[in-house]
Amino acid sequence: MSSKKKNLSSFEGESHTDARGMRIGIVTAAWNKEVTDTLLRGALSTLETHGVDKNDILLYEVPGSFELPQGASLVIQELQPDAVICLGCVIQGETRHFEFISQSVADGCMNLGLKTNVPVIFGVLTTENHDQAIQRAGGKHGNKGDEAAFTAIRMVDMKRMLKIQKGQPS
Ligand code: DLZ
Repeated sequence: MSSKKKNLSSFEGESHTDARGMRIGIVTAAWNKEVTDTLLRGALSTLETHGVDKNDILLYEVPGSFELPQGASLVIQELQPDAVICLGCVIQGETRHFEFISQSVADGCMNLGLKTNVPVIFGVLTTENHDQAIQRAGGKHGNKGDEAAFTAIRMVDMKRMLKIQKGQPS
């Protein structure tokens, strides 16, 4: 689906989820740091707006996006968060590195989430150039960090609801 002209951070009507008590890991790639720092700021702001306590946000950095699934796996293993958000920015270069990194990170996040049942959120920009990345990190196409944080909250909320429903005889 094309995201042309779409602000990826608009979640009107869905923003009332109460995230108090949630413990959320965030693993951020240092590669393309001026972009990933902005994604991180967006994610932090969205988590705090929804009630996540600062002390319940577990922040870690990895060298590049390729290391995000491994970083998330370590956070899950050592800290048992409710969800982990992976933030990165992969920009297409002249070689096929882009394809290998993007696909590996996407697969790694998906597989880790399915294996652990801890939501692992893919907050990674995969763009053709630097300008496209900037537009999706606080520019005219919103901030993918916000979107990733809200996705994490919604997934943890879904787990909470399932637990409540399981405890209630139908
Ligand atoms: C090597 C590399 C390249 C070429 N491009 C990016 C990129 O655009 N975004 C990113 O997050 N990381 C990049 N990396 C680094 C890899 O993710 C990884 O850190 C190294 O290949 C070492 O495993």
